[in-house]
Amino acid sequence: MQTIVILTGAGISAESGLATFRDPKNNNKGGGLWCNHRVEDVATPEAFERDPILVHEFYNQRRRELRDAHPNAAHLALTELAKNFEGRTFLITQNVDDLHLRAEAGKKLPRYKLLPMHGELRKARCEVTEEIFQWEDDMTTATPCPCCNKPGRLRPHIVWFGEMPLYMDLIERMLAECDLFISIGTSGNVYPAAGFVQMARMHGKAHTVELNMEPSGGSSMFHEKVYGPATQIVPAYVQRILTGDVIVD
Ligand code: BV8
Repeated sequence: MQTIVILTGAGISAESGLATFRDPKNNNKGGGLWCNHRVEDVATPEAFERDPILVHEFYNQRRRELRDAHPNAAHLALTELAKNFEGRTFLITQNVDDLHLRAEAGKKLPRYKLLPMHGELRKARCEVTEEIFQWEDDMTTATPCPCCNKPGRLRPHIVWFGEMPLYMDLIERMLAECDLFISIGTSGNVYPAAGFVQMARMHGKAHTVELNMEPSGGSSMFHEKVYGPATQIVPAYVQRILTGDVIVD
């Protein structure tokens, strides 16, 4: 059975109005800086320990922004691929927004799995029981967790820098098995995601493709590269796969 593995980053959600991390013009909303803090300093367990109010606000603001964001043509093209491709499609996203999830809404996708490897903005986790909850509103140090009903135990269900990403065993297996690896909208700065293209090439026989606005840090590792806005180049590439112009074997 043919297998396609797709990795997405902040660039696929940029045209939905969500800030990327390293885009200089987003300096006030990400772009590597947030309220004059380096993202790596705000998105860590140490930062949460040191200043939980600042870190909660960082995620509250991004959770609020999510209400006005909607899946774009690139998200929708990937669910079309999952629906019509006769093999398996694994969609690994570094993004914590739920735009891939919302793009799937109501579709029957039996050979598809979404793996949000860095967690999810609309989920919270109790630091004592590890229980995970759907979470739409703001969260503060005073918010009681639904399981213990005590404040100060709730954190965003997000993988911070220095924490182990989720689904890594399955991801490593799929990278070794996949026939086609497509990286979309990521600068290739953050590991282990930035190393997935090497893993797909080293362990497997995958044809590797980079779809991005501009060459990423790992662009030399890709067999094929297409540059431009995701809402244009992703639907076009999906079309090429579904019409047999890209052989997945
Ligand atoms: C771990 C959740 C191990 C939080 C995130 C030194 C060297 C190598 C590695 C390290 C190192 N020091 C530390 C590390 C490890 C560290 C790391 O990689 N650091 C980096 C900074 C060097 N990694 C970790 O800590 C990871 N964990 O290693 O654990 C371990 C082992 C044992 C035991 C315990 C642990 C965990 C990393 C996860 C961090 N959490 N997200 C949050 O979101 O707030 S990372 C976060 O940043 C995102 O999830 C994403 O992964 C990353 C942002 O990257 P991109 O998505 O690529 O976004 P970016 O803005 O950079 O790029 C956007 C791209 O889109 C651009 O190329 C742009 O051109 C393009 N684009 C823009 N618009 C469009 C477009 N493309 C198309 N169309 C458009 N319209």
